[in-house]
Amino acid sequence: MSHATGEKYLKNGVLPHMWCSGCGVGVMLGALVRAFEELDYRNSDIVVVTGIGCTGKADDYLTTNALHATHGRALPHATGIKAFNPRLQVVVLMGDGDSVTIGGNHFIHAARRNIDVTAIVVNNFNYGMTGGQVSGTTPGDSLTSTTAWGNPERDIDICALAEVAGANYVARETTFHGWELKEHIKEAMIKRGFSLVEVFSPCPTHFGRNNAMAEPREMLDWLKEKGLPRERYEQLNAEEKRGHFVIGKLVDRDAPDFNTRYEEIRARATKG
Ligand SMILES: Cc1ncc(C[n+]2csc(CCOP(=O)(O)OP(=O)(O)O)c2C)c(N)n1
Ligand code: SF4
Repeated sequence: MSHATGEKYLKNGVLPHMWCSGCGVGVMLGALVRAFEELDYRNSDIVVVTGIGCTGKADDYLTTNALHATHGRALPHATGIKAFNPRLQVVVLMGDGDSVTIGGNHFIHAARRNIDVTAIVVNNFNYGMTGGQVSGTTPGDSLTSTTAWGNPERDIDICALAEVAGANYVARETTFHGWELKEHIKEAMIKRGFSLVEVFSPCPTHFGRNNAMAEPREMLDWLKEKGLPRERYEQLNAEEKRGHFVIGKLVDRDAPDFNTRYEEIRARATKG
């Protein structure tokens, strides 16, 4: 049993954090710093790149290298860092709006390039920081501040998108499953190539309040009940599957990553 606290990756004197009571972003950050400690990474080995939003504020608390980018553009910044210095461990923290709504095109191409970064997406099903607006992952039957009577759009399955775009590693957890979340973050960081860990997460202040789950505990219970390991999910019939989702490791493959292919091509070019 690990007793990692991850404390050495957190700045002194910055707690309590800025997130609302019951928000899942801090749970993700706790799992991330524990993962760093268990992997024995030095602060100077790590670069945490963030986008904009509540999730994007996470780098404020870290003593690692960090880059606070623009909304939807964290992945291109991370791509440049990893391409320039492959020895760095590059982690990208984004909300669902950041990663696959405004940033959807960059997400597809980072996975297609198989750039060796770990993307952690805190999916709270809405734009948290700006007031709970609809995002590309808002489920069709839920309400948001900009779709108060219903959402006519369908939601993106971020894990499926990463898989078809070419990611080497894909996992999904919820903030209820903190231990498993930390383990998947470790696997994702060790895996070479593009890795995604999606974290279904409560935003009680907006998504929860708009969908009859204003109490932090209610949204956590909802995630706990709906998330099922693949074996249990596969036993359900089509009707029972509605509203449930698979948690755990979803993709694990070893296609060559961007830097490996780049070096091969460079060696060929310099020889000839
Ligand atoms: C290009 C651009 N468009 C819009 C905004 C305004 N903005 C800031 S945060 C945010 C929503 C963040 O939502 P999400 O990415 O899901 O992260 P969360 O706050 O839920 O963690 C928006 C629209 C911005 N900063 N930049
Ligand atoms: S608005 Fe939502 S996502 Fe942002 S800190 Fe509050 S609970 Fe978390």
